[in-house]
Amino acid sequence: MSEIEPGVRLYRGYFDEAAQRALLRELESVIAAAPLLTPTMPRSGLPFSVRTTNCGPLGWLSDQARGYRYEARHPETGEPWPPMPRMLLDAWEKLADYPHPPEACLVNFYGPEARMGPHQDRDEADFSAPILSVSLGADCRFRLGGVKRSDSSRVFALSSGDVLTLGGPARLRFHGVDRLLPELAPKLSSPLFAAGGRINLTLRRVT
Ligand code: MD6
Ligand code: FE
Repeated sequence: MSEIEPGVRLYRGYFDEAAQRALLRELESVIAAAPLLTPTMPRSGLPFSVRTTNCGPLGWLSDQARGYRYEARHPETGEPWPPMPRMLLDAWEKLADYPHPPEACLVNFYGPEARMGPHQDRDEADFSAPILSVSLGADCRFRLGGVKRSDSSRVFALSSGDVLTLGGPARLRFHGVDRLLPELAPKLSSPLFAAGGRINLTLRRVT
């Protein structure tokens, strides 16, 4: 582990290739039960370029009418979100330094052209827990800013199997994904990655 800045911990290759494959099989089941959605922006209604679903008790949703929020059910199937894979709960227990389990795992699926603009994760009621993120698939160029949007930022790559936590003084730092680095796509075969792409999982406390 390296604490690259206060509260920003990067665990390179936390999940080895066998674990990445096992996790991908779990996510194939999650997505089969809770199909990917295209969230839209609260005011403009513009679509995000990532598609999303969730597992765990709560899931993050966004649309023009109702904005960012957490809900217990998939909006199209009406079913509760699938349970969080044990491997993710174990990673949280080991790394989060927090006495309660995560309540939500947001699954972000990036096609080759998808990106994620700079944002803070602040739809949660409690900022004392970190957010733990897991990357699978293609590498990406990740941008980490400060707690103000105007603060300077740095970039580094996130690769398949890496875990990143933002906690403590870094919990509300801006961050985003400039673009995927498809030339570095991994050896993970999955129908989900038929056209390349990347999955990012973020485990959160919500309430
Ligand atoms: C991504 N990650 O890696 C986007 N949020 O695709 C996030 O938005 C993120 O990596 C909170 C904490 C860690 C993260
Ligand atoms: Fe985020």
